[in-house]
Amino acid sequence: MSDNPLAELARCLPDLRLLTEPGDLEHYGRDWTRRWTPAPLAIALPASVDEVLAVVRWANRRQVAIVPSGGRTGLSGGAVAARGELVLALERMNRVLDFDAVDRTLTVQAGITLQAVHEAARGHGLAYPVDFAARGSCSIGGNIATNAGGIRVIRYGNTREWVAALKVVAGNGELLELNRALIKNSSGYDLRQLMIGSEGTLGIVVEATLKLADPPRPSQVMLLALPDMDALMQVFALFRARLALQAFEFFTDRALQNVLAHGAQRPFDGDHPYYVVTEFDAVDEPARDAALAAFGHALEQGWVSDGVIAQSEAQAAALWRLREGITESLAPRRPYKNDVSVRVSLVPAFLHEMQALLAREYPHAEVVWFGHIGDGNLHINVLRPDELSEEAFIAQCEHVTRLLAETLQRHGGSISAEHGIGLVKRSYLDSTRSAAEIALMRGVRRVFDPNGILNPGKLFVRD
Ligand code: 2HG
Ligand code: ZN
Repeated sequence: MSDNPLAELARCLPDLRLLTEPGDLEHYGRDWTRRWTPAPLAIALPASVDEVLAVVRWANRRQVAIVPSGGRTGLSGGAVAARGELVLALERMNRVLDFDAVDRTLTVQAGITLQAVHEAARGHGLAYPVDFAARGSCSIGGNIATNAGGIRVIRYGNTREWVAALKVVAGNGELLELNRALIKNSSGYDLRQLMIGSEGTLGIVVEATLKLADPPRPSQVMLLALPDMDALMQVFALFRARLALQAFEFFTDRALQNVLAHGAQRPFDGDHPYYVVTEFDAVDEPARDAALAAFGHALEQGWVSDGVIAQSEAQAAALWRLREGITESLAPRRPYKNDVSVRVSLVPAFLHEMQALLAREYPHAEVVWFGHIGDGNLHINVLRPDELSEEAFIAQCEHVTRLLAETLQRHGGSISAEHGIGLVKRSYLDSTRSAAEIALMRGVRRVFDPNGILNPGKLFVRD
């Protein structure tokens, strides 16, 4: 056995593309968190399942940690390689492998972008309905690793609902074919579902068979301005009862100001505390009238103060940009992020406590919040005040996150709604999962990955 594990890998797999240039190590070693200094051993870019298998078997032999890597758009540090790991980037495995019109499934390699999946589904007259702003860069493997949610969960659910089968290289070097796209399969543990949301700690997804839906029905996009969160929840109840919602997303005035400063167009005169972008089926005149009537009712009740309905696709896109552009507009300031959820029925009670907590604990920081209110999912982005060092700022945010985690625990909520735990939230996992659950999760990890080579340090505080 050679002393140098990387040299051995290159020798065993002469066709495997390996990168070791400093620029590549930096590029592939980080995700959108930008908190850790990338320091991977090297980057492997396999082109086949066989190569992935061989790399995982080599890593087991040589005790080298692997960080599976998709589009690295994650916000929890799940794809960060800062401790000499081998980054296994699946971007070359980005093809559509099969479409089955009878099963209504699309089989893809894990490195394909979400947008390419959308386009392929559309090309067959169908739709892959999971959607969010990072669609052009994120990969389906990464979506599966975090059970990604996004802007259409209210109608279609999370990634979990749309995965019919998975091909996975487990941490122990076995190739697993999970569920084989069966609709009915009552034959024991559903390892496919266990894999979804496991953040690369059990296996590396190499292929996925995705369920496809009917194309979305013709819709309208409306932007609403609202005076307060209580009114917003009233409007949500009203719209959900009267319209067929495809999305119901909210953001604060601070969020809007940041997106406008980033080049978006102001939707109407005047400032309002809160905004909602909602999209709903509008197949015919009666459906469009129902939407206008619901808006009129909300106006009469004083729940909304202003609103616009997009009159063209370009206008709809401009309204969506106000919501979808938030993350990008804040990114240069490297915000500290929370991504929390409670049951929808508990949103009002949780919100009151959360607002009081944030106002008390962050008297000087700019706090931007927004999110998928119809799913009970709120995103909180805290911006560092100039006078605070990065270190002091993170320490303050971690303290507040602990308080937030306690509040969430009282409301039965989760410290990670859709971004995963990764490195960022591993200290708070115990606020959402019991000690017994965490012990079982760690046990499951040991079964799939006995040598602990897959994404060590992610999800759990101790490996
Ligand atoms: C979104 O909903 C994403 O736009 C990102 O989940 C949220 O940047 C964030 O905090
Ligand atoms: Zn989100």
